Amino acid sequence: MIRFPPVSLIGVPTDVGAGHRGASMGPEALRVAGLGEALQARGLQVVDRGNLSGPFNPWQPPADGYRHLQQVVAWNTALMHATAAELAAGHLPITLGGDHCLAVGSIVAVAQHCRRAGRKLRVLWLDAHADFNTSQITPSGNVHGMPVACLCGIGPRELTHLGGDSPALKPDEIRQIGIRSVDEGERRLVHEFGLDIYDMRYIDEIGMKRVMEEALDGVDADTHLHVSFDVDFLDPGIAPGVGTTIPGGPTYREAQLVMEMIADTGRMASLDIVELNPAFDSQNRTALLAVDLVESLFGKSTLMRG
Ligand SMILES: [Mn+2]
Repeated sequence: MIRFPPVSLIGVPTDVGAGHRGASMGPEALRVAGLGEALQARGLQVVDRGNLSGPFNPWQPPADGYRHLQQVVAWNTALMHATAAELAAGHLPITLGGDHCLAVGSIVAVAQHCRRAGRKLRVLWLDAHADFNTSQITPSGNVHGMPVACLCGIGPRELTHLGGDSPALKPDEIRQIGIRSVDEGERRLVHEFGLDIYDMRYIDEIGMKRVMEEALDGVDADTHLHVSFDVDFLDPGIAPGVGTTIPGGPTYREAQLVMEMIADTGRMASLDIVELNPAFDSQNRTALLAVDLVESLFGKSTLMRG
């Protein structure tokens, strides 16, 4: 059995980066679905740090290409500091989003932690979208479509330099899985940066097992594995509780296999759960599914394998 350090839950109740309201209710929905108890039942030590606080969502149109940039920066700054504190204490931080703009704050903290400790970093980005937009190519200006670009050094300076230096992440440190919605300009940019994308076409063609073997290739005892789990990664048939449903996502079993293969590495050291939107959910079923999948990330196997 894999040994995990103590886990810290960090609630970040905001939807300032999203195009629909409601992801701000995600942290509470995950708690109600029993996330903390499920991890405790697996023998993990779990501390719930409660919710970070930050500015409310002013629901304004974009200014200079970005919506709510000042609010996005405030929430990400708070999350970056909270994540850094947990990592410094030797804990495994779990971000309870909130929308996906928050991955800038969590991953900047993780990247700095790895650099200081001289460890390798591998980010697994489970998502329907590449989240590699810029203000030039996105008309909406919603920052939850931009975090990977910001982490790779393109975007507003307040976010690309959130942790001081830039870029926080090298394109070869990230693998994106489940992608099935990429804007035209974004596609060009993703190719230019040489991002490793395992889109649904590729998953259909070679199967999830081989995809995960490729995405995890090179992960070793010296690697910090960060999982950024956007709930819209999942097929909307099983996970309706997200703001941007894109059909044709991984099935329940494919998603379980992804989580189990990540668990098998024993290297996951930080996690984001984002974009869960209770306003679009029914009976909290998407939150319950997310908890089920996170249990697998922490080593609960649905198979008869000890
Ligand atoms: Mn996303």
